[in-house]
Amino acid sequence: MRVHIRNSRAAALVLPVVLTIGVVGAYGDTIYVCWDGSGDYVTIQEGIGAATDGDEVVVCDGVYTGEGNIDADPLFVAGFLGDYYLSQTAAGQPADSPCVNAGSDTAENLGLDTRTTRSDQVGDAGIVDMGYHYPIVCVGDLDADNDTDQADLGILLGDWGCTN
Ligand SMILES: [Ca+2]
Ligand SMILES: [Ca+2]
Repeated sequence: MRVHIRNSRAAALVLPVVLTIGVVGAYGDTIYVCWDGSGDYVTIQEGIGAATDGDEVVVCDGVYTGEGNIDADPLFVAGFLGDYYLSQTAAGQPADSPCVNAGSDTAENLGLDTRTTRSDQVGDAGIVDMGYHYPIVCVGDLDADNDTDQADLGILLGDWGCTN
């Protein structure tokens, strides 16, 4: 399932985007999560749980507490495909994000073990991490056919010694 989550301030373009976790085609419904009850749900977890593929979850400004919410800096770090990977010591960052292993089921049960929140491209394992799960990128896949093999090595060797 791919769900686009954004902060409501981003929609109003009043302030810079502060919580854009992922971007997908917006063909689904828009689900509003507002801590004060003015939206469809009061917890982010409920909003994500109600979303289906292509839905957009808009998170209203505010402080979210209670089960299913974390009120802490997610410690985003940049990676191959964006700026919203989670800081993780296993990936070489100095600290673990509070979103690591903070989900409500296993990554495998949710089908997210083939995607990643880590900047080093290791798939999510164990309890699912909160946040956007990027596709795993094979950086050596020079012909972009989704595997790294002899064809990619041939491309590399054919370009060996090239300088700009
Ligand atoms: Ca995990
Ligand atoms: Ca390849």
